[in-house]
Amino acid sequence: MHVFVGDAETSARHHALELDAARLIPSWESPNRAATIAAAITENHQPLAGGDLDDELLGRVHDAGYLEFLRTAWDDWQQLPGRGPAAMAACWPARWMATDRPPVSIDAKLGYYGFGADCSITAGTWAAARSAAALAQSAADDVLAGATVNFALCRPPGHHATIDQFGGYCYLNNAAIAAQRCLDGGSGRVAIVDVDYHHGNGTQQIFYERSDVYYASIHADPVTDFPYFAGFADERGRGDGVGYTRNEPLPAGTGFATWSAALERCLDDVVTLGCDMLVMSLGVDTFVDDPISQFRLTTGDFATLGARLAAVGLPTVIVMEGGYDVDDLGVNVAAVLDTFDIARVA
Ligand code: OKP
Ligand code: ZN
Repeated sequence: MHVFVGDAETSARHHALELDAARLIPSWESPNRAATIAAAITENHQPLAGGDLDDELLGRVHDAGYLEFLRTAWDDWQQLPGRGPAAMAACWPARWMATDRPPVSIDAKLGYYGFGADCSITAGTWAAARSAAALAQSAADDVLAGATVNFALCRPPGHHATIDQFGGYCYLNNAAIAAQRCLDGGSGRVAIVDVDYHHGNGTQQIFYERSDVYYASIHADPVTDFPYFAGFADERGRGDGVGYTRNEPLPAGTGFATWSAALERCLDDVVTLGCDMLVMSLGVDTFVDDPISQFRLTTGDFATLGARLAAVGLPTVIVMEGGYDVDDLGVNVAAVLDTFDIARVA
């Protein structure tokens, strides 16, 4: 396994403000998340840096206007009289409003190109998001070149980022970028299996009408949990994509027995649908002690997950998503990676 770790400074310069239960707080998605994971995984692995992000690849996953917005948002925000410390929306277009009219002011752009107030843009956001995406790209390139499995320590995470909206701590969809890279490099069909506690609405949307990427997610029921408006079991794809999306919403309190049964249904599809590469969106916010989530997986369960993924036997790119119990984050990620390594060698 090769582990791709970005420049720590670049990642650390992104720390957004988050509106949490009507309080503006430093985001749970904090810089020390990457630091603690890096410390844990570089005990056993020599870290590799990412290459330069391919803007053409980025443009195949995200909307050009959205990318231009991300690039310029912080500078635009600086022009705003009375601005606060992070660029954050306060108004989103409602259902009947004129969303076909391109937004001009930074306030309008923030509402148009975003979908949640858990997420804001700071001075380092664009550079950090690009650096994270570059890790996913490089991890995919290296698997295309023959590596069996790689890990990209992406921060900020990506699976909530849609074609043209940021939200849920996500700006660029790292898993989608890895998957698209795999397709461009010769894969016939990529499976993205998303085990983060939250539904990856962005990844689902990007590939929803396509059959070259299968997207499966195991997550907290959107009736009770973010992102609330996607991730229901009856979302199965549209057009060419019918049957290439699977959602496994599970109730708060779910433990590994129920969770792993859902994983088996996803992995059955991966085989049945003839996927030849696997991208895992790895969130460990399913951990029993996660401060913002309600599943009950243990460190031992994460080890079991790693071995199970290895048994799938496909070239695999593991992309970091969520996980907010910083004290156990490194150990939980290492549990997945280390057992994957051992199982794949055996
Ligand atoms: C990102 B990823 C906490 C609100 C949390 C957003 C959750 C984003 C999770 N008060 N809202 O999927 O781990
Ligand atoms: Zn999550």
